[in-house]
Amino acid sequence: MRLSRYFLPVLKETPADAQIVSHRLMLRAGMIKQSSAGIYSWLPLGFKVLRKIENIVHEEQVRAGHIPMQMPTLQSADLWKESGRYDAYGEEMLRITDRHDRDMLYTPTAEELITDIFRSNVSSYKDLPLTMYQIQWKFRDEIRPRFGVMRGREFYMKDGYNFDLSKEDALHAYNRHLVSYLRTYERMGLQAIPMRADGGPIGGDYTHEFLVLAETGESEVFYDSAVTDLSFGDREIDYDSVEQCQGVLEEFTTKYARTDETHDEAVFNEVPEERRRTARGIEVGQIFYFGTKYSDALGAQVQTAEGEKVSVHMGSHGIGVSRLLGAIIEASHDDNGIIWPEGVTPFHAGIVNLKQGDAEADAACEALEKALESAGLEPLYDDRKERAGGKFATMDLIGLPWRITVGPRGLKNGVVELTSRRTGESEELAPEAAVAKLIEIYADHRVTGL
Ligand code: P5A
Repeated sequence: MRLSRYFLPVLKETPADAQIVSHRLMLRAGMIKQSSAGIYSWLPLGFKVLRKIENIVHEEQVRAGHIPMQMPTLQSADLWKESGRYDAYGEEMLRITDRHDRDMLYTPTAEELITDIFRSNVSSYKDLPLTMYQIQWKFRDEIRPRFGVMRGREFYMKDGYNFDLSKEDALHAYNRHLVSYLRTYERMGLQAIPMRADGGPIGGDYTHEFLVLAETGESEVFYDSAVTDLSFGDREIDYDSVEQCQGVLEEFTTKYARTDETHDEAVFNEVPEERRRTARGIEVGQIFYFGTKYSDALGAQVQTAEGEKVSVHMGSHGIGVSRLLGAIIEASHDDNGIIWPEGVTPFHAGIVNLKQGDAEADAACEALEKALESAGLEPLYDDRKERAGGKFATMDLIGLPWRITVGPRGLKNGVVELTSRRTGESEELAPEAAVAKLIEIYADHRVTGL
């Protein structure tokens, strides 16, 4: 992509109404524009990162054996009246009336809708287990939308739903989700800690939230500092293995880690004092086991091998896809701007031409652009006739992890400069060597999605 042809409306000024750094940087980097309170347009750069995150989520869900699908954003209120949540959900639900005076709503979550799909199509234990998910826009009329995409009214969520014959099977589905979430967040360069939480309007009392520690987080959390030493890493996991998934759950959830909703001072005090931490966190996901809450209410039953009819055991599992952009930026930035982890960066590398219009420099930049593209990488080539300082500032602000700087002086010696956004370190390399190095760096960070 050539920057001269792209749409990247960066702001020079710090927007006054943005209170936290991720919100400020997303506005300054031209990633989003507010359309009304808690509702945003995703400008090209923001949209690209959103898609990267979405694709990682897809890859990890499919890897865990979960089946992608899509449900509508607008639902009829009927199913919610049947489950009893239409009245219970409260003012966060955006209620709409259509021209026939039918009660509709903009989906805040989809337990009812998927349970209806299930009950219309599945009647035998032979079709279980089943986990389907979607990545879809949601709407919650939050009383205080704030911090940009962190607490939006319209937001993008991965929501998955498991249907199982027994509690035991449903808990395996729960554990499988926990494992897949650990992998998902780590691929985005994040440490998200599972913490015991509260079921809220979704229900159930067995639930974990995934929290990214950050001062600007909206949740108060209490944990044993030993949980921050855990990482899933690149270990292989068999998602069908009950033991393996259970083992990971135990490893990651045995030490004390709870949100304020479930915090228990007496239990917390059993943690050695020097390891007790109180902090703030950003909730980037939550998994629930709620048994037969929805299957009882909506009559989602299957026949067992013995011919008995039983309600299916269910859980639902969410990832805040759009909120993740904010969480990643909160966790990874400096005074000059965003620092994207390789896994989610909108472009793999920036190319800065120090002397636009110089035949040799232009040709070298174009050759680099071609070489990277033919290796399946996406460079952003700043081909504008601007001062070098301005070009560097833009690249730093938008946070591409690698920058190749091309100028007539280096080219005389056959080199370009490859700079890491994270460390600021540069090295001089032949252009082919810079391309080879980027190919190697990104070998572990390929995202294809569905
Ligand atoms: C699980 C999937 C649910 O809705 N039903 C389907 C369950 N869970 S949840 O915890 O309420 O939401 C899942 C994740 O969505 C993100 N999220 C938000 N992101 C941005 N703005 C909001 N207003 C918002 N509300 C929820 C969170 O990351 C949450 O963990």
